[in-house]
Amino acid sequence: MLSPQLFHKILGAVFFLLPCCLVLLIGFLPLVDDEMEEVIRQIEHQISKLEGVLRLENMVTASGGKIFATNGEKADFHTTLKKCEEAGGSVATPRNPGENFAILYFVKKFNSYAYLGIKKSPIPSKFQFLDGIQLSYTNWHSNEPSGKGEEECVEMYTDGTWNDKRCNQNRLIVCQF
Ligand code: MMA
Ligand code: CA
Repeated sequence: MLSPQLFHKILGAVFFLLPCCLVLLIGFLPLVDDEMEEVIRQIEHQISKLEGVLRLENMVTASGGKIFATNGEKADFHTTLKKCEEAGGSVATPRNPGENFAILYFVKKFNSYAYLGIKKSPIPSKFQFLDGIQLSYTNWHSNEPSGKGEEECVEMYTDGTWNDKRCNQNRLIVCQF
């Protein structure tokens, strides 16, 4: 058992050392912070180099902060969603002309239409993003959408325009990251 005297000594030492430790810790925090910032800077640099290689090889296209890519395979809409998610992304969803153009690159390269991340809305003859948000940009082909709700998915033609289409067709898998 600890004698009361020893207990008080230990308690005193702890209360004396604790502020010292805290002061030391706080003193070194900026250093740890600097090292962290340096590590983050290096990782960002490595990532931007890798992105440069992928762009040089035309394996990805980019617009704004988004990156688009394909594996060159075709699949129906449901499988496309799954494949893109498995890759850590989602199905290509153009939100502006720049993104539409970046997706179009692959549609032209593989000469194959691609499903987009747009689906029929519960509101008749309207379409929306997969998360339910309404479209703020569209690029429908003339006289589209034409399916009157029967065509629940949307594909991109080789001129970049959109067509509502049944979801069971084989289309180029284009994902966004
Ligand atoms: C197909 C089908 C439709 C599209 C029309 C355009 C005949 O149906 O792809 O989605 O709207 O062609 O002519
Ligand atoms: Ca249509």
